[in-house]
Amino acid sequence: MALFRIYSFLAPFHILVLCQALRNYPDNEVTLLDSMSAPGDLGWEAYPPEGWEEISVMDERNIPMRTYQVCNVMEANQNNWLRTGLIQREGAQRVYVEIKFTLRDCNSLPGVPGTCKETFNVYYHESNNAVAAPLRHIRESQYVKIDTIAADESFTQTDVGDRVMKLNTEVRDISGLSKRGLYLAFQDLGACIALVSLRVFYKRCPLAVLNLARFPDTVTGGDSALVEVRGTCVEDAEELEAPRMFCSADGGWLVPIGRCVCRPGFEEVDGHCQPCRSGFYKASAMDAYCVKCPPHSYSHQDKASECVCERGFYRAELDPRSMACTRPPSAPGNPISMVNETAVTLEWSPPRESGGRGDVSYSVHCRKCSGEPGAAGDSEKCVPCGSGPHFNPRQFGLTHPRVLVTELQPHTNYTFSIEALNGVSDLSPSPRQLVSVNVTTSQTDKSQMSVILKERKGTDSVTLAWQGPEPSDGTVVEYEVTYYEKNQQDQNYTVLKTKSNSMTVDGLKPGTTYIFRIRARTDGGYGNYRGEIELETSHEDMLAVGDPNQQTILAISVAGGAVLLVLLVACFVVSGRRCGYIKAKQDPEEEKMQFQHGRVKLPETRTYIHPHTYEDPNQAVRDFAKEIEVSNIRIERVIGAGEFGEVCSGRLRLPSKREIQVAIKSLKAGYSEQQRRDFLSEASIMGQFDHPNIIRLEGVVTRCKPVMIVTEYMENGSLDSFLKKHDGQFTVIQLVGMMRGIAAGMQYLSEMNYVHRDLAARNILVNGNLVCKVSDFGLSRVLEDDPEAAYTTRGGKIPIRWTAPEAITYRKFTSASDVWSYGIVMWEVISYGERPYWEMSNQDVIKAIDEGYRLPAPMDCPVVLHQLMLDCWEKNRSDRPKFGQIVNTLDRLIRNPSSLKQLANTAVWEDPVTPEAGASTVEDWLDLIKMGQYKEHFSSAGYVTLDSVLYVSASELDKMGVALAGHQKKILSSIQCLQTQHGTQVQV
Ligand code: ACK
Repeated sequence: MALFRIYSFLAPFHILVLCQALRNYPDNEVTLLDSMSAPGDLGWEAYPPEGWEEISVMDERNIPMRTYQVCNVMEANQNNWLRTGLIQREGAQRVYVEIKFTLRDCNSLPGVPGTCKETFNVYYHESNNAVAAPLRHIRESQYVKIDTIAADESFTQTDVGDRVMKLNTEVRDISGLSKRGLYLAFQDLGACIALVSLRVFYKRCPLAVLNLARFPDTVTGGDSALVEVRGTCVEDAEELEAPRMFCSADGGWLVPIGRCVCRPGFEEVDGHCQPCRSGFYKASAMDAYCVKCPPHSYSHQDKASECVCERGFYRAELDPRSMACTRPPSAPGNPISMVNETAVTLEWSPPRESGGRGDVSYSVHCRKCSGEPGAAGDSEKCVPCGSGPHFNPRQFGLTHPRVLVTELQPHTNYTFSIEALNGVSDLSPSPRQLVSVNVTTSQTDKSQMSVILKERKGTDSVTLAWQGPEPSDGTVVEYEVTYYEKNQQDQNYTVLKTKSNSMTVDGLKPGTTYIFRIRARTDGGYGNYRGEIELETSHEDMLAVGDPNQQTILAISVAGGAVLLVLLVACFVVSGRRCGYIKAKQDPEEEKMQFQHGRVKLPETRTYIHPHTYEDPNQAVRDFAKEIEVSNIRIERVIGAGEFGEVCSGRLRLPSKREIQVAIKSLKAGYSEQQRRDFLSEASIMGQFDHPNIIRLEGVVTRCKPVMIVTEYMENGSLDSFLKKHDGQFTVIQLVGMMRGIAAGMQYLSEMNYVHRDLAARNILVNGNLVCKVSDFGLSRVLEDDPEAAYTTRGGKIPIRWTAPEAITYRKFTSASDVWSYGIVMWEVISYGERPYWEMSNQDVIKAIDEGYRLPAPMDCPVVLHQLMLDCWEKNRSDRPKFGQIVNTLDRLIRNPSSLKQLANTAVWEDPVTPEAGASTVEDWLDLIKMGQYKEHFSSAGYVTLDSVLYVSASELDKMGVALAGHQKKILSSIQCLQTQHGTQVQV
């Protein structure tokens, strides 16, 4: 009996190669057993004794290496078992078994009988016991077969007689493990095998830090499910939205959701939060960076969340922390009085020093004096005037340096002291600075004009009616009604505009006093505000018992020569609802704004403010975009062309001296004022948004040329070209993660009442972590910029393929029409940037949609995703899902990836315009299916006619060098289309 032993082939040279190859394991694999690094004998159990044998060989460091070998090829009926000890699974539900072995092919062994085998079997057995029943009692039924293993390569002999060892590596996985550990068993039925190494490992997603959240080492799931992992914020960061990621079965992290932000006093540097240096601060976690203390304030210590005011300077309670510290104003100047019998008009000039604030107001204190004015000693006695005189518009809190005082006593001396105040006057301990005017009245004058107002009490709305100015004063363009809540300290005021002579103001609080003012804008410009009216809305409970038509009559003094006369004020009941603020609508016909001290204050529930709401668009830019010093920007390279000029990438130096990478859009020379405004409108829109899936505005450069808009840099550029470049390279979960990001950004925009109107993959940017962000917010963009936009019959320019039918037909753009576009973006994502409706003309698209046609599912599209697209393309816009629902649906799919397994169709687009129709050569065909890069591969493999490619298989594609799975799928499914076409032709 010739017994072949093969360990003699394991020469030191070969072992060296083996060791180097074997010991470099990837980061995300945790080894449970590695026979190569066992310190002593492996001690596995073999049965029968003449079967598997443990044989030591030396590796390159002269360290013994264990192998198991068997080679009983000359005898029939072999059944040799080898079993490992218990391999603890350490919590892993899925383990991988990597076997490296050599196997001699039977033909190379002289004289072996036909029973010689070239395979062996591998089994496992789950167990909680470290001691297993002896192998001689082995029952195969207790063991689960993993596979029958054959060699890819077998032993051969070279010409020089030296034997060359071919090492085979096979990896199998076992999932659904639940017991303490498992035994592996190898069954030989008569082959010549050397088991060189056995490694058992599981995969984990290694610790990762993303979006300032730390995700721990995580063992992958048991089957192909994703494991959802909650991240914890890194030190000094706090949660903005619960950070989550998914650990995939192959040990990669997918779909980052949510994020942490550095808490006040800290800023993000390379994935961690670093304290603001002294002299800098960060007031809110939502601010991206530490910024320099505003003027007249300082921070001596690190980590400042606000800066302290210098001595003599103050910050009012509602002042933003970014505002300079301010001080009370100086006294008003040059007071003058114009006495008209028992009335006096007082005027003065604003204080020389406003204290750095825009909220200067005036108070007038009145004293009535007897005796000689200005007399020394006690001969002039002054006492407060009391409630006798009437001040118009009011005595305290005047915003203009002018007041009319009526109902004074005739022939009386009065002293009026005028004081200028601002938001920090009450905080300063210094005495107030006043100017005084002495006046003496004469006869009583009866010519004062009064206007009768009729008022009907309501709870939350007021209707105002008025008469316009004399036609000689110009044609009225619009009226502006301003109102605010009387007893509100910060005097937020709302501006409404209308073209008519009356207006219903609703959304008011019941039982609250409001001040209303009205002015006209004629073609000669704005007139003055006149006739300030104070009105109190009814209490809800009064209304329940009172007569809603009850009218009271009151008299209000109006300065003579008023541009507008308020004639009738009536309050109507609309509802008992309380409104904290009034939402601005994007429709310029009905524009409302909220101001505070002349600066826009965003209400708590944020609402987008359309830049058209501003008379001065530059003010919108100032309100929403930070001015950046051009010296802090370094332009590095041009990355593209925008509507208004080049787009570059570069670096922005932050106030903390740190540099970040940015994208810079510039306005090319020779622009008109209108173009400048349109260009900057993008910044005043973008600056209002703060969401991880909306492109972030860093600031603008407007003080020097070229004018620039600086945004965060998105490493992977726009989504459509990114997808085309990486065709077929992402998992469906990664694609769904991208869609989820876009939907979350759109949900935020829709909640801000912002309608995008041009949502398309080309307007989404992708960063280095595959996070997608919505971009392109310019005002003119839909009309002018987008190359996809085409003129409709009604004159507007619209990106037809992405736009909902009601928006095309009657320009009804809403968040629901954005949802339609979102469905198209989903289709673009799944089809890796394919053009929606391919080469169909715009007219054909409109007609087809009207007739009920919808884009078919792209190749390999899960049924649930296509269904979601179809939901987005419901004809009736109220039947489409809201963005919030879309986000929830996608979250559910990500958590349960098996729901994505069922594909809508695997091969043929039912559309008559399949891309391969019309191709007559292999080159044309590859171009049409956007696989032109493989022309060479096909021609060198001999595929020169279209007929010849009909039977190309996956393995042939492999051989040609078409390695990417996604590309293979695309080509193979197109071949199926060709086969279908071919079949039809044959039948005809
Ligand atoms: O597809 P892209 O590389 O991505 O080419 C266009 C080009 O500029 C013109 O718009 C790229 N781009 C625009 N904004 C950014 C940004 N914030 N980060 C990176 N690339 C950008 C866009």
